[in-house]
Amino acid sequence: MAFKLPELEYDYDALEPFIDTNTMELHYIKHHASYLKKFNAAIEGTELEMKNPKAIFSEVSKYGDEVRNNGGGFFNHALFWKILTPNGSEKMDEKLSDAIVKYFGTFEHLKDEFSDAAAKQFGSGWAWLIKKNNGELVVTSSPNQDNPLMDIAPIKGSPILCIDVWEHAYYLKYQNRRPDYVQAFWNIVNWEKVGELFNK
Ligand code: MN3
Repeated sequence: MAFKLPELEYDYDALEPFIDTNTMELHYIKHHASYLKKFNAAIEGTELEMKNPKAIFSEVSKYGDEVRNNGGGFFNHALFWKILTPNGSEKMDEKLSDAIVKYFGTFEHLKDEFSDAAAKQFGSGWAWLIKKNNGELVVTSSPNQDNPLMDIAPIKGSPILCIDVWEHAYYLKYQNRRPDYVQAFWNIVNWEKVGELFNK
């Protein structure tokens, strides 16, 4: 049972001008599809074919780098597409809004902390907003295609918001200006979706 590329819920040009059409198309068709293909190849004929990605990540240190890197690449991008939407969605779930105030003081503080984590992640990687098992919201980041569901992650939890800070995610439009890309990202966040993930 091979994993499949999730359908995009918007067109390649729908996130303009914040994420350009070329980047979106390459990112989905080339990068995401490539992680998926390699992930499927890595698990083919093994017991991992019968497991969901979260179960695999919870013991990912038992498997090789092919599973860790490509499984992460497959899952992380699928989540990233989901939490983006044209023009953003400002409908903030009340429970999520309360939790943001509880753990960050204000929404602006959350944005600052997350943007800072995204800017400072050295080299390729991701920044995350995660919900820990005790309900606490925490900002974290990870190198490469690691994610906070993996047993090797120093800070673990369920991701509810993420940003890809690999150069392939922004270089065509922003070149080396990663902070500008991160700033633009806030215009296209699907807060409705983030709220759903928070309440799961
Ligand atoms: Mn990417």
